[in-house]
Amino acid sequence: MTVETAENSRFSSGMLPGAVRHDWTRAEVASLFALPFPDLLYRAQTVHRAFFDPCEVQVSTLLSIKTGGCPEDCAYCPQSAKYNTGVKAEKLMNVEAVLTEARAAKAAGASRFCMGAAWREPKDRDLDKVCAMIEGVRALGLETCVTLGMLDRAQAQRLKQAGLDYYNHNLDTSPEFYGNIITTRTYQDRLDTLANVRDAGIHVCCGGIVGMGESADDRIGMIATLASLPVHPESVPINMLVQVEGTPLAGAGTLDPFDFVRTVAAARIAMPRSLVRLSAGREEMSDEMQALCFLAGANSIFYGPKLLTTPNPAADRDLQLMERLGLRSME
Ligand code: SAM
Ligand code: DTB
Ligand code: SF4
Repeated sequence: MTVETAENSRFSSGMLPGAVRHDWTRAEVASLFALPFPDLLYRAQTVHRAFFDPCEVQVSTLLSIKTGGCPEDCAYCPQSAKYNTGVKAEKLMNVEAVLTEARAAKAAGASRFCMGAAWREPKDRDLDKVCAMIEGVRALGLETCVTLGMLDRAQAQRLKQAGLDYYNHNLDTSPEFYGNIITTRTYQDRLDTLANVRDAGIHVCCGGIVGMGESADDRIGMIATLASLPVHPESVPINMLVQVEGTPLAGAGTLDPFDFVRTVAAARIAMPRSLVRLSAGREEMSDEMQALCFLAGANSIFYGPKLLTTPNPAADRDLQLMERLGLRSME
């Protein structure tokens, strides 16, 4: 068993229900998914409560700073130029317009502001503007996150210098299923970007999507890969596919909601110290399903009526849900 002393030090006095490990095998992750639902949720709750206050949820707001026209072919994505989805391509927003949105997000109660761009990778002149956005958003007292596609080492270091807190770059699925979803960049490209972000000292936000027609083994493979990274991502978004007309995955078979909840629970157990984000797909989920995800260890959400291009629950529906469940916003 690999024990990471710094990560475990807070829990050295008998609170630790399991060490933070980086050697999760697929068989072990498979055995989590195979647990009866009550046993899986009990384990996820036990881990969650040892590492977090189970009534606290981290609240992030998302903004698309550069929409559509992307050269990549990610089969789930409404922003790929290869599919006719009705998303209008727009240029990179100007800094002041982004800061106006960030102020509104802060006033509405978000603690982190995540900016997404539909790029394969950023150009250097784009990074100048993105760095100015990061500096401005930080100055408002918000945590910053960006997702801009692939990054080399120097680009990651520039973002770190601008004060970036988190970089989002998802593995999306298992290494085996990945080629069915994206052909314009490899799984290894993604792992390289994640290493560049980690080495630059930026917190990593990395997860994937459930409901793309993947098998149970693929969901196991995705969690095992994330949990075997040398350091776990500090934030793990678990997205439920938002099916968008015009993308190849529109009409992908329906997902058993309990398999989504199982994936959240497995992420919680395998990456105990990470924030697990109940990410895209909440607009299509019942309040009861979201509550099950929180019980399974999800403790972060995107808040505000829009994700990047698709709808998210209205702020008042989320505030009501948090109130009904006795959940509080994490400072
Ligand atoms: N272009 C950058 C990239 O791909 O890294 C950043 C933005 S991209 C939209 C960020 C992530 O959003 C994707 O990796 C994917 O996990 C998620 N995503 C995109 N479209 C989605 C959809 N229709 N349903 C669920 N998640 C989606
Ligand atoms: C993540 O894992 N999910 C977010 C964020 N990271 C950038 C994006 C979800 C996008 C859903 C489809 C859309 O709104 O375009
Ligand atoms: Fe482009 Fe990102 Fe969408 Fe892929 S997920 S098509 S890289 S915007």
